[in-house]
Order: sequence, then structure tokens, then C-alpha cells
Amino acid sequence: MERTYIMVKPDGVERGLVGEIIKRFEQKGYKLQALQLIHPTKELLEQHYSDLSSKPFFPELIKYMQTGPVVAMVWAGKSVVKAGRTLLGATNPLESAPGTIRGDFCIDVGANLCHGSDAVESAEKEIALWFPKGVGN
Ligand code: DAT
Ligand code: MG
Repeated sequence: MERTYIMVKPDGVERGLVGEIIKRFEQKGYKLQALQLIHPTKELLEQHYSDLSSKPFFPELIKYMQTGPVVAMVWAGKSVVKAGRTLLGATNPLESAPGTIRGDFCIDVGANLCHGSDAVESAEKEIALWFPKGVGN
């Protein structure tokens, strides 16, 4: 079964949107396989976002991701990687469609509430990175 890595970022946790984000994946029909509240280290975040290390916003991104705990999750189901990205909405919340999580709840690309893997291979890499002991099933 296809899996993806979904993470509620510090602003999503702080704003009390964890339940709302979980609800949208549940009501779509996806299955929650693992969930953990994590205070990520700089090293973990730099690995997670290694593809973006040359971007000008990278230092700020790593700093923002350490402003509070994140909720790390694994979701499973048919085409969950692509459909998960659709549920999240476009990266820039000003371009995210209404009805998506980012489209409904935020306006700032630097605080866009949630992360979702962009491909099956990156999903498996991210799951291994955030759940090094495995997801238990
Ligand atoms: P996504 O999170 O939609 O996969 P991404 O992988 O391109 O987007 O970027 C990761 C995060 O980095 C994104 O969620 C928010 C931040 N980011 C991306 N582009 C940015 C920009 N132009 N300015 C500030 N932050 C940005
Ligand atoms: Mg990305």
C-alpha cells in the first residue's frame, strides 16, 4: 500500500490545527499508520530539506521548523502521495485553492502549516528519516 509522510509544522501545532488536518485525511479515506510529536533537531531538518539547501530561504526555513514541536505522521492508501499534496494545497498559500488545508487556513509561504512528500521515493526516504524505528506495521 502506498504511503506518504505528512507533518504538521510548528505553526499548525501552535494554532491547534492538528485535529483539522488529521480529519481531512481521515474523511478522504486514508489510514493513519504512525503519529509522533517531535521536537526536531537542526540536523534532522537539514536532512529532511536537503534538496533545498541552496535556496536563499533555507536558513529561515530550518529556524522556523524549530520554533515548536511538529506532528510527524505516516498515512497510507491509494495514490496517497499525490492526493495528500492535493489536500495540502499549493506551497504558496496565496495560490492554494479554497478547500485545501493551506488554502483555508494560512497566507504565508514561510508558515504554511504542513508538509507532504512530493513523490513515492521521497515519501519512503522521509518515513525512514522521521520514524527510524519503523512504523510498527
Ligand atoms: P512543499 O512544502 O510544498 O513541498 P517545497 O518543498 O518547495 O514546498 O519547500 C519546502 C518549504 O520551504 C515550503 O513548504 C515552505 C518553504 N518555502 C518554499 N518556497 C519558499 C519561498 N519562496 N520563500 C520562503 N519559504 C519557502
Ligand atoms: Mg517539498
